[in-house]
Amino acid sequence: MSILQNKKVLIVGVASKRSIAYGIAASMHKQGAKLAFTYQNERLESRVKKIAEEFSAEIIEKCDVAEDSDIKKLFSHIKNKWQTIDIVVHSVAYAPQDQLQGSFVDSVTREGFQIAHDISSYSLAALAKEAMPLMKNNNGSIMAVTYLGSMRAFPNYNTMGVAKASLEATVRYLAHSMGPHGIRVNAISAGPIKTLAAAGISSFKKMLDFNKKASPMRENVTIEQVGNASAFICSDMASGITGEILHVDNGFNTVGMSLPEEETE
Ligand code: NAD
Ligand code: 0WE
Repeated sequence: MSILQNKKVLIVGVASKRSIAYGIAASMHKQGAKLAFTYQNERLESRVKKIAEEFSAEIIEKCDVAEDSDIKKLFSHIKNKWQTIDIVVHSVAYAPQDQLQGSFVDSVTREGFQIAHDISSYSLAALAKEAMPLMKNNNGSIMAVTYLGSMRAFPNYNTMGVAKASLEATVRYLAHSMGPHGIRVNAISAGPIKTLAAAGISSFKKMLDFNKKASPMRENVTIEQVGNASAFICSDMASGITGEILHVDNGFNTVGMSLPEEETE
């Protein structure tokens, strides 16, 4: 059974084969979806084009979500090629490097805070705004990828955590306003995964080890697991679910305390 047969899907946020967006694309492709991809800039163009070919994608466009003109052009291309669209996947986040280290109160700046919120949160609303006319009354679905740092304080995540809280609120307000047009909006809250966005973050290995030890499943999640949950939440199987934050984190967020294996039982 294919749960996304002939659904037309836009994927924003592939940078490499390790990207969470790649896992989402692979799972949705497997479920019968037709894919469109964007790349942030020329530096990523050839890599994303190669990945798009792997999934026989019909549309590949540049889209820097900081640029309204890029977003407008993107949906105008999609309208020309597909007329309508069923699913939009947002898998984008950015804060300047200096925001992701040290104590929050020391590192936060007006500019860093503003950029993080623009690229990581407002961009979801910006994409939803332009997608809306192509999605109306057709069981459309929009999803974003978030992280538990929105609800709990973690070392170094800092301004990004505040931006993720804003992203999750944006999900709820979009769900509220687009629901009457038959469009659902949700987010998947993924556990830590080693992607490009995680490279260069000094405490990341410690995060992976801690999550593995503390989560009920005693494992870190994979982009395949996040991809499969994404395919579900965007499919008609999830038609009763909107405004929801679905955790795909091996249960990490549900735990108060875990004991090492030798002390359990
Ligand atoms: P990634 O580096 O593979 O993907 C991040 C993407 O954001 C890249 O494709 C990059 O090009 C894109 N991007 C950044 N600025 C952009 C801009 N101005 N315009 C267009 N695109 C832009 O890393 P990832 O881990 O797959 O991140 C994807 C999403 O998953 C992000 O929202 C991230 O916060 C979230 N997330 C990641 C983890 C993790 O541990 N890796 C956990 C939970 C949530
Ligand atoms: O959302 C993220 C990371 C997103 C991200 C990554 C970077 C690295 C390069 C946003 N902006 C930038 N800016 C850069 O210059 N995650 C959920 C992964 C992540 O990042 C962390 C984490 C986790 C988990 C940073 C510090 C602590 C934990």
